[in-house]
Amino acid sequence: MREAYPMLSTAAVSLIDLFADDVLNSPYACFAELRDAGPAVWLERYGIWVCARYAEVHGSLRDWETFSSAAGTGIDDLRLSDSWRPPSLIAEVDPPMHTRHRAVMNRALSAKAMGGMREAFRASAEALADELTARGRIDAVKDIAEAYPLSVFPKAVGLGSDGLDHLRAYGDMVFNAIGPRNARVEASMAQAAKVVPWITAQCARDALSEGSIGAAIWDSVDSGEITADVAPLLVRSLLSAGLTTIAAIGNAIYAFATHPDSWQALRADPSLVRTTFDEVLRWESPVQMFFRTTARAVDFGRVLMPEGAKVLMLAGSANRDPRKWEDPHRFDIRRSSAGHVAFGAGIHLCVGQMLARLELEMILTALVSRVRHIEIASEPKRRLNNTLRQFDSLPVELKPA
Ligand code: 8QM
Repeated sequence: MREAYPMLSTAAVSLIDLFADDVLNSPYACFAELRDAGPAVWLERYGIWVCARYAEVHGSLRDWETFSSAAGTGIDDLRLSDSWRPPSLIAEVDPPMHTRHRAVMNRALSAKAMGGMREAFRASAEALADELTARGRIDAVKDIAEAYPLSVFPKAVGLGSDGLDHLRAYGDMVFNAIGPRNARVEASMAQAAKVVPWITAQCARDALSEGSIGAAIWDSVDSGEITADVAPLLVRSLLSAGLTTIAAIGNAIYAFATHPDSWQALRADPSLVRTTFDEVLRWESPVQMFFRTTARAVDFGRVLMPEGAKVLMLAGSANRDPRKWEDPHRFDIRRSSAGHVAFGAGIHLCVGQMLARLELEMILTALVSRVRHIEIASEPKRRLNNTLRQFDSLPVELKPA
């Protein structure tokens, strides 16, 4: 029988501040506390729910009708307050609009489109790896994690070579803004007046080179699939989320520098490179979280959420949940990391993941044939962001093979 007080939720309440510096630096003990507290936990400090277990994160992401994206992927309800930018027309909409825009993005980022970029991505990776192995002592963030994506991604999207620093600054803003309006948001928004207009200008049709991913999105205007006001915002999504590979590559180098046996396994069998990326993403997820909003009351079994509630989907915790993963804190390239939620799940599953996979495959393949050992040379520094897990500097010594 139903309880006498149907909205009496017996949900756990937590005072944890997921956006405090010390938590962002070392989040995993807090994640465990939240997972153990229940299937959904009320975060008193921000007035939001959090799902920290794998089952609820994965299950909720696959139920877009209950866990809507139309109120935004950030902590604020887009329908109630003005956002710092027009909402994303792919990440922050539900079907049927999502379905139409997703089809355009799917085609622009298809396996066929990626195939056409493969050799250019390989050549850039090999040239960079040659240069870096000759130098030996490098910063794996600046010299690999930033340098490689910036050498291939903007051109693939169709951008010119000027002003590319703005891309990293914009990514900082987008991912800080998913979280609460704290000093981190303030600091990254300080550059908005010059960065945002630059980003907007790059999304125009005549700014994008022929044959590029951006141009492919604009081609869908000619075919009548989308209108001319939608195209620039879909291009903007590439520029918003595309450089999360900087975090991913930095995290990958860190994983191999701290797990030399894994690097040796890759050297012995470079075909492991592709599946290895999933373990890197599971172990240190670049995008740690984003939000959904309940489109109706939700009953997680004695945890009752009303309609219109913001729910933080803590992917970084789901990917370390011992209920799902054996020995979850161990980085192990031999395990099956399939099912991780670092790319999300369900209809919004990362549309650019093949591009990310191509970057990781090419840079790791180029390095694995040239580098015998990656050694941490001095203390890495994190680049704290409300929702991205990443390094700011990672000084390493590349020992040539
Ligand atoms: C991250 O602008 C966008 O379309 C967009 C921004 C951020 C993401 C994805 C898409 C939260 C996963």
